[in-house]
Amino acid sequence: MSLFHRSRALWVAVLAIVLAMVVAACGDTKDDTESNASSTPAASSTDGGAAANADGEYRRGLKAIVMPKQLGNPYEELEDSGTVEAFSELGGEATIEGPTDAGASSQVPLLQSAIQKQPDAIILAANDPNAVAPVLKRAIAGDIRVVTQDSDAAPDARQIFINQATTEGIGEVLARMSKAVVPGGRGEIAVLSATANATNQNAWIRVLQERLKTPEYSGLRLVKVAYGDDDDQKSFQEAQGLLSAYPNLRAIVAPTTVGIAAAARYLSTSPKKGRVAVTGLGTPNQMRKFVKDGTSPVFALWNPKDVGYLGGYAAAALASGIITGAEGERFEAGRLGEREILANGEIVLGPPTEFTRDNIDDFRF
Ligand code: RAM
Repeated sequence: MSLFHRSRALWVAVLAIVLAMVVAACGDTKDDTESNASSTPAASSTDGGAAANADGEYRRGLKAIVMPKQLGNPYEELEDSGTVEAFSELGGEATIEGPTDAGASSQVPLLQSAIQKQPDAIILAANDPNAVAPVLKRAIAGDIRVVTQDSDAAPDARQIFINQATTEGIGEVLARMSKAVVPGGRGEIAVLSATANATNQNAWIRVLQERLKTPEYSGLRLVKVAYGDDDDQKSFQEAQGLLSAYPNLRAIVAPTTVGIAAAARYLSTSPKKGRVAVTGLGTPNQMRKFVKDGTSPVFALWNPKDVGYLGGYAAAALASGIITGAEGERFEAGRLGEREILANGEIVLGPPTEFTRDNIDDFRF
């Protein structure tokens, strides 16, 4: 190498070091402005592949919008209260904004106006994986962190998804409970779901259907998947419709807290009580009396508040640059301890709990 080339290489090296020092100094300055919620959010996996700062601090003053599938659903209210709790613990604020129905595109206009407010993060339970995707992608492009919880959006339209338990695990529990409530594990069952577009219910039903094809569940026959749209009245009527359309039905399996409560309410005063059982996913507070009166011998759920709390911490960790959403990254999620991002930007809360007459009084939510 000539003298000229050697000294040029030296200059390039010196320049690179100086540049690295300047970048590092800028990073420090940004950390010091932690109470300024409108400062540029930390880098994420979607905006240039900047590295996570695992030892970084949560920024104070973060602002988030948390959007349920619909307002007025007790499950979603619990979940969102967890997100609000997480943000206030971190010295920030999460505001709840949501539609009044769980229709596929009901969240789109609300998300459009949420973007105008330039929050640090949007945390959403998606009513439809694709309807919300374009607007969520615009949010991400505008430096807003996007986390889904409870019900996912298309994976390329969010950075992290908080799954309440594994999809396989929930489908498996639904299959197991269906078999347990049908005498001898043999007979007709029907699903009473939420909306036809719901990402979470559709994924769980798919697993349930797969399980029903295995020898272990060969005694069960799924005769119908009905949709109550997570509307109490519609779910009540659908339950009634299932009972009259299928006289040999032995169980209604409702993978939605709205559907299971409505089906149990209908069956509890019906002459078919005792012959047809209700199972699925419900909140202990709504299902307590139906477990005790035998309408629903067993059902399952996780702690919805913890789902929202974890979603809040994940969104805040993204907005603080502690994580970028990449597999293997870890962060401290307050009272839930250290959590890890799995493949596909997913974080799993934990296994569901099954509730029966024996343990229902230990749970108050
Ligand atoms: C309903 C909603 C929610 C689901 C629960 C189990 O409240 O559809 O998305 O997770 O049921």
